[in-house]
Amino acid sequence: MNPIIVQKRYLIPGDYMADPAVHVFNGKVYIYPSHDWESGIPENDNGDHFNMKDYHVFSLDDVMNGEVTDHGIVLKVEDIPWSGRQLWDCDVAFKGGKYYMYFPMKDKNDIFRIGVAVSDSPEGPFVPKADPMKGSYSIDPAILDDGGGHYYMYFGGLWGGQLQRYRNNKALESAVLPKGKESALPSRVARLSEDMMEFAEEPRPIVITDEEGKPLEASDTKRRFFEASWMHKYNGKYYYSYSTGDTHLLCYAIGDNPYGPFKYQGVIMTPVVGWTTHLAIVEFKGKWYLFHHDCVPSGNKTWLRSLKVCELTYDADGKIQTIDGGGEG
Ligand code: FUB
Repeated sequence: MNPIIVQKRYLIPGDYMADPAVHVFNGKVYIYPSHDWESGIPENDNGDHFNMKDYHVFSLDDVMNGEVTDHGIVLKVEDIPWSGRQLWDCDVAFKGGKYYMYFPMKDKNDIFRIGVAVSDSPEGPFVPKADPMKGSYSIDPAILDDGGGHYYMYFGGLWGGQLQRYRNNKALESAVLPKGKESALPSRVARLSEDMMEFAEEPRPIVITDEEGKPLEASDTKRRFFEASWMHKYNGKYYYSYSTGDTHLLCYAIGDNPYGPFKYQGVIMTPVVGWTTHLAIVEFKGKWYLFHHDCVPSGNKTWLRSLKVCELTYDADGKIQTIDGGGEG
């Protein structure tokens, strides 16, 4: 299917924001992005140039036209007791009157861990816990509130996201990326504990399969997971979406439960201008939206990304219509 060209909106033209996590709280749309800035660190495969040091929160009432409110800085590196560097893609969940922000950051040994910070308001500020979550690793936490008090965290990212340094939730002596016909490295999912502070179970691999139910292979770089997990539900099905990283696609796969397996379905968005691509999918006032980012405003400086949004549509069978990202494939 040819990608469709749709109207897109830059949400925060005055600053560089990326990696949107988006939720509807108290009847408003809240955006929790990464905050890019020019830190002067040269670009490399470890992603050292993504040297973010704080988070802002934004809200709006009308996605395509409404005014965007900046609630200011809600958490910063120097306030986090275990901090090393690099606040990457976060997410926020609501439970029992509190808002829980989950954020990846490198600790003092330059290892990505996932931390939790708590607020009484979706607008922050968020107060970080003293230590990262036990057994957490890698990047890009995304939370599914599955109802009934069940919350799941999806996480992981290759290359600079360090996922290749782990197998079966244990650190390896040295990183190993699967090759060729080996199964692709999976992202992870874990149910969260009642108090939202820890994993309630050992993280499990997210298996994405082809049409025949075979796990995608490592060499299948246009379909396999790389980073940027997101989960939403549509017509009772679980839509797991992600970026393919070095092939720059936003893809999705569908399953019957939060753990999967998930059958690969197709491309949500073709490449944007920039290296990374990232998404959040949210329903608001009866319409579905795709939040993402690109590097057009910065003149394709890959570490200075700008937040965008457009409408997302499904066909009668629940298939997402592929959107043109505007970059080169
Ligand atoms: O922003 C740093 C990293 O870039 C994110 O964690 C990835 O998902 C990619 O967007």
